[in-house]
Amino acid sequence: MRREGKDNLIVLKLGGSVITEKERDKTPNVDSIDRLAREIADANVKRLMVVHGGGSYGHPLAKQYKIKEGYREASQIEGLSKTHQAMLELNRLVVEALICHNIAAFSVVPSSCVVTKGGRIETFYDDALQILLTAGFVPVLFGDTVLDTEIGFTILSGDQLVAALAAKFNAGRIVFGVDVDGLCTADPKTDASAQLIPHTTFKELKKTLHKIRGSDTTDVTGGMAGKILELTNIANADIQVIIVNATRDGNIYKALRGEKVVGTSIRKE
Ligand code: IP8
Repeated sequence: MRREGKDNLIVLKLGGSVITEKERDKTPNVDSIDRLAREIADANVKRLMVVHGGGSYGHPLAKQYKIKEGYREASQIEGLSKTHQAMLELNRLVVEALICHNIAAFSVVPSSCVVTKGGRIETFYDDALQILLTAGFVPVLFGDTVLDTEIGFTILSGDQLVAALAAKFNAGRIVFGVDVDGLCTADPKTDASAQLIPHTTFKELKKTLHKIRGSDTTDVTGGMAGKILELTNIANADIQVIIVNATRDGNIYKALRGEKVVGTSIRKE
């Protein structure tokens, strides 16, 4: 099977806080989803994979049933089904919006191709993804409930998936669309003195990881800190990472096109 060329694959993560109303359970931000689909279509990227987060679809249920912690009691089984189903519903909205904008989006369900061990990806059946990419489709994956050989089941974050996909398919760029302007010196939502870090390296990130806090209490996968932790796992790969505010019109378009955009750019060195 042919591996994709380095410079032309982009892995785009759409944060759950951008595509859903995070304060209202199972509520999509339809305007945002539609605008992002239009920006992705306008950017006309040759090889693209999209991964979206859970937002108010996945996180409240995952938290309620303690899905990330693995099997503890029988009542969690119902929660596993509900959480997975909620993610399928959100995925359908994202895929439909992309198709409306004439993108050959194709849903790929992570729990059907990934098995984890203690929360980390152990097996990844990627044949279908390879074929979809080669045929010119835009695979659309998402943070999901997955089966785990050690703890029974868990939550696979979209961020872990993004890092794994970028490494596996030799991506040239990862674009994270989040609801803040990028990586900051403090949490910009609570600290007015927070300043945007426009450029950094994976090496620098490793040093400052302990200072970056998780985004909020509902997010079971760690918010910005979770993202950075996943990125440090691919620090040796020659991938450019851009974190931009996807709630602002045009940012995802610019980041996909490789144009100048307000955000944080992370490189190997
Ligand atoms: O929002 C988590 O994905 P993330 C997905 O990318 C679930 O961390 C099911 C909570």
